[in-house]
Amino acid sequence: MYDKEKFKGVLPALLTPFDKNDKVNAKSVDKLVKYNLAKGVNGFYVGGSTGEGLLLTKEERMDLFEYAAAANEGKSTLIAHVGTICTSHAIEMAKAAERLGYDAISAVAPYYYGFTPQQRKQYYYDIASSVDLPMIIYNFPAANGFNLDKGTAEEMFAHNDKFIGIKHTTADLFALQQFKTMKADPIVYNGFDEMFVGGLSMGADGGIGSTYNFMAEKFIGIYNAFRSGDIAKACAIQTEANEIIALLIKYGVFASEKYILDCLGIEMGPCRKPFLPLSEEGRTVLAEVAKQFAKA
Ligand code: MN9
Repeated sequence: MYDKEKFKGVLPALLTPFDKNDKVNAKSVDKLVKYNLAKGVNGFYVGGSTGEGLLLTKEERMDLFEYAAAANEGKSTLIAHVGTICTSHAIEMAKAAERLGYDAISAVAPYYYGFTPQQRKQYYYDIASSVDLPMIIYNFPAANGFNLDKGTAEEMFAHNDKFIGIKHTTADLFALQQFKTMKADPIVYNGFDEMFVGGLSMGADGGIGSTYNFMAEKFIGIYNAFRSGDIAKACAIQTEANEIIALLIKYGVFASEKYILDCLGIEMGPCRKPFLPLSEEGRTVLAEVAKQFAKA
């Protein structure tokens, strides 16, 4: 029913730039989207963990959806992350994404209260049935304590053919491979950039990642090398990327990525509190890293 091909490949988990007044910076969203389109990314995942989606009000997240869609001009696949703890808020954001022409919605499982499996499933069914867009489940157990397994995924995909994919943000590549054996044949995304080759080897159809925001060329390189059977090349590029990712993890992933983009000419601002600003040491080290990437 849905064209799954357009969901494959390399999709940055779009960072959200803030201006000096802590407002979403529409101009920088435009620049960041265009910078990545020029590199040849297949789409964007908007308002997720990387985009500090859970630190935005729902109005801000819907504004962000609008800015990203305007910048994209229909050129690539757009996935709106509408997940939050409250079902009705998620539905409101899903409807906004549909109005704005998004290709799919995605959601983390509801968190904090330790919802029962039945409550979690109902949350997904309620969101999915509120719009005509397909749904990509965001499986991120470290963030919400819910680890999607193949049996549950099968049940959810059988319930409703709007479920088309899983964004798999765990190091468990066996689980990723098991999803690919489901009858529904979901699109499965690799979620940890530092294991992209691993994810592709176990069947991932592509990746959604935060580090793609400034080094998409590396992940497009890995993807193309892997698809053409040049595994040695894919691994070599992964090693280069991981040298940088180790630094991002050391200094704080999102703040580091934003600072590198600042150095490349896109004003990203800091992350929202309670994230803390990048350290002086981090700035010095990451300004050096930025020199290997094209200016925006
Ligand atoms: O969206 C990102 N996941 C999270 C994907 O931040 C939770 C990844 O791109 C990581 O930031 C990255 C660094 O660990 O792999």
